[in-house]
Amino acid sequence: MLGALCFSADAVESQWQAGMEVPCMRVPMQRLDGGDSLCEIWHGSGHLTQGQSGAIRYRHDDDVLFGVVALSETMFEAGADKTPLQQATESAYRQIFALLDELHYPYLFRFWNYIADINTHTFGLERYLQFNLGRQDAFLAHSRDVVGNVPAACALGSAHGPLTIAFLAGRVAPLNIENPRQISAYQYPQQYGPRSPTFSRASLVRLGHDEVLFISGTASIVGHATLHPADVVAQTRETMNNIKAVLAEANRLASQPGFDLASLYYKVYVRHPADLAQIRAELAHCVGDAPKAVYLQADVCRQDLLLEIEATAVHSLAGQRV
Ligand code: 3EB
Repeated sequence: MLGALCFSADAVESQWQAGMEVPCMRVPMQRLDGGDSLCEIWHGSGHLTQGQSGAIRYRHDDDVLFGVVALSETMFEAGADKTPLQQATESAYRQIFALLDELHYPYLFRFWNYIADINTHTFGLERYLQFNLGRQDAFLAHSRDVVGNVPAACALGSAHGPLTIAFLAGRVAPLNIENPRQISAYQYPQQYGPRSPTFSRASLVRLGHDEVLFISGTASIVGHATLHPADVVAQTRETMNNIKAVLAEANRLASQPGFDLASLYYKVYVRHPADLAQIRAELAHCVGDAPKAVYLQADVCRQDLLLEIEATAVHSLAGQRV
């Protein structure tokens, strides 16, 4: 095991149990489709090494590094010219980039970002936008691209808990994929905040004999605008149209096409638990009878978005002449 992402309503905020060697992200989010908790496990191969660096816990094999960082905003000054959440975000990302430079895993494949009260305004700015400021400043501080060549990601709101970030990085550059139906998030206009979000719509990574597709959190956005406010079925359909468009791009760029809706593993973040049945039915309608999907309650980064869906697929290239 390289690491795990664990979600449960009663997730303990103290992150690390003594002696636990596998980095495990714990986020307080309620699973909506039965069961108390949900754990996403990432596996490595061959010899695994783990360590801790500042607030980061990580584990890696020769090709891939998984890490987790949780930072409480209370460690940062409220009086500074940057808000505590902005400082915590910048600090977490700077620590991640420094670690990856040091251990020589320079390429980021995927970030998972969880932020308490993501839609609340403090210090005159919505907290998601404070997060975007801190994230982009860290990318710039480490001379990383903030347009074009940026990792896949998701950003969701939890009810409480520290800023929590998990990531996968490696030694082979991923291919970053955009969605022709959407303006790239890193080019969203100013009305969505002083700094654009730094993520791509998907990344495609060659890992040994596998090709892994990470589809970022995807929502009912076309161009840069939210479509179908207050219509959860139409938002679900639009979100799936976006995922279909990203899949078509992935198939165009992959060494072996064949990613399809039925082979994806979906994680569906639902703002209002009462919408679960309608979202589930629409997803089944779009994908075919039995989508591989799990459901969590979360806030989404725009107030008018009712859901966000992320997805992952793994392709075996075994038997291919490469
Ligand atoms: C969107 O398309 C919806 O800030 O890292 C999706 C995935 C979204 C990632 C992020 C935000 C992020 O803008 C929100």
